[in-house]
Amino acid sequence: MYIGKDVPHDSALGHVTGRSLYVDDMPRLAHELIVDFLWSPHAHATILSLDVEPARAIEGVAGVYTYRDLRHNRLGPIDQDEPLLVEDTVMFRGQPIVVIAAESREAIRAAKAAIRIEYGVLRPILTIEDAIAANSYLGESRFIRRGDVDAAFASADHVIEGIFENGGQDHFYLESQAALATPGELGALTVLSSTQHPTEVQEVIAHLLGLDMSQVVVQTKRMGGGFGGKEAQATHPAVMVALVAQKLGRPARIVYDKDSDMHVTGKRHPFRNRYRAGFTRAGELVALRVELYSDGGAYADLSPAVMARAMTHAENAYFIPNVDIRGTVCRTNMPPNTAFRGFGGPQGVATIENVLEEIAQFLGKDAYDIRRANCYGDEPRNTTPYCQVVENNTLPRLFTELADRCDYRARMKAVRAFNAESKTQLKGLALTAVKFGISFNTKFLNQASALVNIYLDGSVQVSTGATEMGQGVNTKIRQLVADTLGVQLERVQVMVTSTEKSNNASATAASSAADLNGSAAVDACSRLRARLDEVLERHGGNPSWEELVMLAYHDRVSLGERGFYATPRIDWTWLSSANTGGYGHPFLYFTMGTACSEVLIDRFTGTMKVLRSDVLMDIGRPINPGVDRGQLVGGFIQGMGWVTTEELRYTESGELLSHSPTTYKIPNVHDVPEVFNVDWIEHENPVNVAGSKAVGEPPLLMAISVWCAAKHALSFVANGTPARLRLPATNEELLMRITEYTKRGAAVAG
Ligand code: MTE
Ligand code: LUZ
Ligand code: MOS
Repeated sequence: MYIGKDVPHDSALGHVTGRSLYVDDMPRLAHELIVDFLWSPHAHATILSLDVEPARAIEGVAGVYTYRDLRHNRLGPIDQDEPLLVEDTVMFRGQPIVVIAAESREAIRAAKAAIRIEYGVLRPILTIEDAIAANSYLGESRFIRRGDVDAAFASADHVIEGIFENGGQDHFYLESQAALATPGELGALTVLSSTQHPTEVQEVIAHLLGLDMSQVVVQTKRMGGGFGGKEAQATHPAVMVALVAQKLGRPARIVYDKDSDMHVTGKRHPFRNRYRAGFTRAGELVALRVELYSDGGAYADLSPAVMARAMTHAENAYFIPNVDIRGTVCRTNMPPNTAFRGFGGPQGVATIENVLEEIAQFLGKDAYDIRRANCYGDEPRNTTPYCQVVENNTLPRLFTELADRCDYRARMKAVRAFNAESKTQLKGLALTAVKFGISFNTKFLNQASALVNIYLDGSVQVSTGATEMGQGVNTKIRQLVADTLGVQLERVQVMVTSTEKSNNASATAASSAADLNGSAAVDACSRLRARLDEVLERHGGNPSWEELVMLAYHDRVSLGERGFYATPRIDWTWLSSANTGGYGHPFLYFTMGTACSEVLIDRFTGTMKVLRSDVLMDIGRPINPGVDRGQLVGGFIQGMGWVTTEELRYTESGELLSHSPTTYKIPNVHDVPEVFNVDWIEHENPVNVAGSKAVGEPPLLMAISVWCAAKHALSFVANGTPARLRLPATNEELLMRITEYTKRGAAVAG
């Protein structure tokens, strides 16, 4: 049996020896062209005139294309509202206008310089506040409502309110967006794409180039990281190379350089949320009103689905009887913001964790006790605001066990003593929770297929729609296939993801690739195994796997099978009645966790260090504990980046200033907590393949404990009022808050 074992990641050897192949590593093909594009330097402008002729005349330039060269010019994963190439109005800085194909980089550079564009610069909308002032939205507001919030506020002992802002985040995958297109016969195209969503790339290429989907094959061997950034936005580079291959009948490749990638692609959605919370003297929440506003950027992309996830995570791990959640996506002149690990979940969860931290500070109570008291429990304290019952709830256990394990009480006492003593430093400690819904919140996306072929020598190939981006989905599928068939792991190959073998696949996203594709593979393997068992019964004896396969072949029994899986039980609707709003059972189950972090802040520089983090999760029974540990550790550190150092800075005209590793600070090895304990509880998940749970995104949200610890530290200088803090809590942000509170304290004292 391989399930539950630390089988090495199937790319491990390739990664450490540098032999793993990415799009840019594929050997250069005969007659291959380099592709690049000219993008708008303005966030909002009309194109007064465009002259590409001088570029066409440059030696080494093979093709120059505008939107007029496309059959259709609209794409987008939900609403097809985004032009691939600008027609008459630029809507964001970085928006592609002209595609260039050339023999050399020099020719590309010369072509870019030769293109003449006159812009009529317009006033851009660059922030959520500007968008609200201008009534600029993408779609209508949506609601999730339960109970009577106003009555509950009126009878609550206390009410607090405020605005909570959290910033965007760049995906910072190590492999930039990339694609390679090769023309085939009679208009057919094969495209290698660094994408989480080969089917969408196939569909968009077919639509924009006027082909049938059956004429386009998209393949993905692996990505050097995706993190959501290649769920919807890998389409753009892929269509560009497909267009060149179609027009010129030559292979064409594009690989964004890092700076361009950061300039032109969308990021995690920044949010600006208004909250109002009513609670009892004891700290029990009775009412919550949250108005969530996200910056969707210039086009819809995945913003409505991201907002839906933010809304279904705005109560997080806590039972709140009266709730009024409103979600509104703002339309700005920023690159369309998109999926990013957590998919709105982090933005919703951080908002309520902030509220709980403030309630504790307001009441002068320990925040752990407040959280523990409000945590989902038994009936009737187990229904979410959208009416899904929280089943197999391990949250109370996770709270208690982690507090014990990390010695929370004693350390809280020590932190208080330290802060009373130290004139130069501040410490903070926070223990937060996460309840993350697993399933795409778009019902029809929760399906997958798998193709399993057994060959004459007994070796096995499995193909699914899942794409490998480092998260280990291929390794898990390999383990599931080997165990279900009863064959040695070494005999099972997971094949390149291809639309030719797995049609109409969903994106590898929502943490559910192993759940969906693994279940489909098990479905196929169970049927193959049943047929082999019949062969075994007919022939008797004790044949080896290889002999059994041969017996089946000679008996003319099919040795190939296609499996399918559609997630059961889930259902979800946006009721049109504004009184109820989102309603149903959107998630098959929840992945849960708690995390406790302790930080040390220099009072004079704002410099923050994470001294210790303890993470305890319920991730079911892992298919591969080593791979899952990697997800927990990596996700947490990526989340730490979001809540501490990763700050996107723009000029007043919307130019991104932090567009490279020199100005955009992701965590490195020195930022890892000095003490870092990561673990999970024994708890089988009865509703998912092999008793496992999805782990891809949830650990990122565990890092919200670091931000809450910083907020806790600030409370020691905030003189009894809840300390306000932006997210990310950069050193600058911390220093400004400390300075503000210390001054205010001095003024009060004076
Ligand atoms: N892990 C690595 N190493 N690289 C990635 O790009 N993406 C994350 C997560 N873990 C990512 C990762 C995101 S955003 C998702 S949705 C899941 O992996 C997707 O894979 P899964 O469904 O197989 O968990
Ligand atoms: N919903 C979701 C989605 O919960 N997660 C996703 O990644 C996603 N992607 C597309 C559409 N809905
Ligand atoms: Mo992950 S944000 O669902 O690709």
